[in-house]
Amino acid sequence: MRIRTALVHGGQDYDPLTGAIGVPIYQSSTFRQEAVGKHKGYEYARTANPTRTALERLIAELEEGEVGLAFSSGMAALSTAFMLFSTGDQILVGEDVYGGTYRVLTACFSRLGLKSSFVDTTDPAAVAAAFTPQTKALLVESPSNPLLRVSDLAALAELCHARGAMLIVDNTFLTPYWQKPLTLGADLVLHSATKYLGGHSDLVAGLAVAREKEVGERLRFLQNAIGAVPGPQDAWLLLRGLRTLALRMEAHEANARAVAAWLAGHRRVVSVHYPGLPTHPQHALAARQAGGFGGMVSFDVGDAALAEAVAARTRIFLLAESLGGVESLICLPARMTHASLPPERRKALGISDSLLRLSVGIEDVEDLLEDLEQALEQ
Ligand code: P1T
Repeated sequence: MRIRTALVHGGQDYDPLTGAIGVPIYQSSTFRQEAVGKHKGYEYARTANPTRTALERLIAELEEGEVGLAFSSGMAALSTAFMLFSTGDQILVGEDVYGGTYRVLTACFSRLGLKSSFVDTTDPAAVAAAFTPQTKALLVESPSNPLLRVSDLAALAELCHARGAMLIVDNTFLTPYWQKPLTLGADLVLHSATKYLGGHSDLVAGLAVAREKEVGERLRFLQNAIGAVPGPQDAWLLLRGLRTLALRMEAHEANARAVAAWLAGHRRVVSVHYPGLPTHPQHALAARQAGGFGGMVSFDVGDAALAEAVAARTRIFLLAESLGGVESLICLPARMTHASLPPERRKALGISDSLLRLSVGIEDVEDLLEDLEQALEQ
């Protein structure tokens, strides 16, 4: 089944009881057993719930992996995955990742003795040099948040496997519609499903897909042991949102391309970060490894006060954290999504106080351009 069809039909056996086209919301925390240990595959909803199972099957199918698992947030998916490792292990992490990922590793897992070290994953030689005998995994966002840097996933997978480590890819920005990291050699894909997969800014959830059953089963054990699972209502909302992922991703991308090109020609814009621009340093790689460039754009206006003013003036681009919903959002990463990075670290990475990030929605692109124009020129 091709992805556009899988998005519509995947993950479900039409309700055996009634034939209902939609997966029912099984709002039940527990399931009656005929005799001790004799049941229909469901015992207790932390372990499994049929609505969640449909979602888990669907995401596994979309990412072309063996085991799909749902979590209560993207951070819950990431944190549960980090529990695959032990005290003394080290994880290499792309240097510009979501601020929450940086925070949980440096402020929480570090206390338990799981070390993390941040590297420029756009440079495979730098990654190779960062490996130690304790390195068990590399975690990459590609494109990264918020600078949209692109890393060569196949090269990184090879590099990891040669050293006995796992490659974990946070595929939130592109989704399996545009990029399937497991087919490029990654071992585990993680998502903030809060974003494009849900698509309507109405839920918080996370997803994980393992390429191999063994890793998937270890993660399934942790999912149940830790218990950071979504309820059936949110699992259903995600199933509902995923049905239109193809249409939404195409619309996000078409608008993002137009917005990025327009920003690149604006007199007040110093730099634009969008992998779809021919001037992007990894444009060719992005075009080769993914089917599209996505809907996220960031740009620098060179002046912190101007950036703050632009963020306050846009009317269609709503000033808010998060991304991937049908509506356009604008944020100031240094003060919002990436505020948990130390200022000197942000500066070294290029996450300046004058950097703005756009989640380009599916509105009429002329309205989006007019909104940016009035905000930049006022
Ligand atoms: O918010 P949550 O569902 O827990 O997902 C965390 C997360 C993980 N990975 C990436 C790449 C993310 O962007 C996020 C969340 N990001 C935002 C809220 C944001 O505005 O960037």
